[in-house]
Amino acid sequence: MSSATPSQSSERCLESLKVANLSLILDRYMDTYNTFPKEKFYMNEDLYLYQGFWYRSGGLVLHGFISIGTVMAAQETFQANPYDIYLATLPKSGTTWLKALAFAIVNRTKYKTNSLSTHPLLISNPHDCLPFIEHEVLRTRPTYADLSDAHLFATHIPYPSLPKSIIDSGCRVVIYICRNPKGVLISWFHFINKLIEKSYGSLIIEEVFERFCKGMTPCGPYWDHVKSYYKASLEHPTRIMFLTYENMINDSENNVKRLAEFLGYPFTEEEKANGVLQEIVKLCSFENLSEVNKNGKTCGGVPKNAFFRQGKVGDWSNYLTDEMSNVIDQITLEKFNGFDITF
Ligand code: PAP
Repeated sequence: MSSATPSQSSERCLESLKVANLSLILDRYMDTYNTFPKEKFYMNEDLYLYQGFWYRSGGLVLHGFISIGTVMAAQETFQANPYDIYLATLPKSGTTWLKALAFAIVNRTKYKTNSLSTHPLLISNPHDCLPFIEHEVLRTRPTYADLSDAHLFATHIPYPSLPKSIIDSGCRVVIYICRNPKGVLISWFHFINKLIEKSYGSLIIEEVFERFCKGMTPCGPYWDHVKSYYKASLEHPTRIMFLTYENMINDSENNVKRLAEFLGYPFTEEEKANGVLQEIVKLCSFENLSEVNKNGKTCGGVPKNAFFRQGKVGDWSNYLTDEMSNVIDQITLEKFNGFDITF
């Protein structure tokens, strides 16, 4: 009899599906995206400009990421349902945290939050509990059937490029979390340096900063991505919720309460009296999740601990000079002019 836990078995299964499907996805769209404008990225990869946003070419290096091929495939094949819930983010804005929170809120009767051994978030990385439509869903959707019975999905795709069926289905809810651009930049800087192959050396902050300011990060420009969901949240205030990472950090309980209400899973009076909200905040806290995810890799092949660095606001001041900070402030002022987006 196999001694693998259900989580280990499903990880092995997902791993083989991923490798099998990845090249198929890339091959199918290559001829088309090869005609798009492109710029050099890192590690001999290119960034392609598609519908106003930049995407990696999706080579096998850094393979756990969204790529131009997987975005095009999601656009063509993803079928939304009206009862789906989508979590949308620009990478490094709080995706992992939001996935954990939404998963814990929606599934709280199925998995008791205070059970120390059986809750999926105490065994698996949040990315393995809630799939990206442009990543795991494309490759492994059947495997997720049991986990996503609450129809929770994540995406890094900007609003105008979402698969048409999501917009047309009038999906129940989209939750967007955005983060101060300097926080995103520094988080991205550390993430890519952690994942970059040793033979490529490490990237210096000046280089990453320059590309970020030009908008050339996966799914960037940062400012256009944020604005796309902000505008959509103004147009559809009952369906699209716009959160900020900084607000979530400053007042986690209140924001988790709001999040549960918006998702359609409000805490009952009894749950409030029993401290269920606080249990979920604690379960999904940086301290708890970083401890659970110390070792191993996600199904996408990324070291689990790469998603947990500091989980704080303001760390950018340790890396950006005043001059760099001013440049980002200036771009943000211009790009967010007329939008009430504050951090
Ligand atoms: P992804 O888009 O690649 O999934 P994402 O989760 O959006 O990354 O961003 C990672 C950031 O969220 C990290 O920020 P840092 O580099 O500034 O530290 C990570 O530490 C932070 N993070 C992850 N989980 C949590 C959490 N539970 N609470 C607060 N911050 C978190």
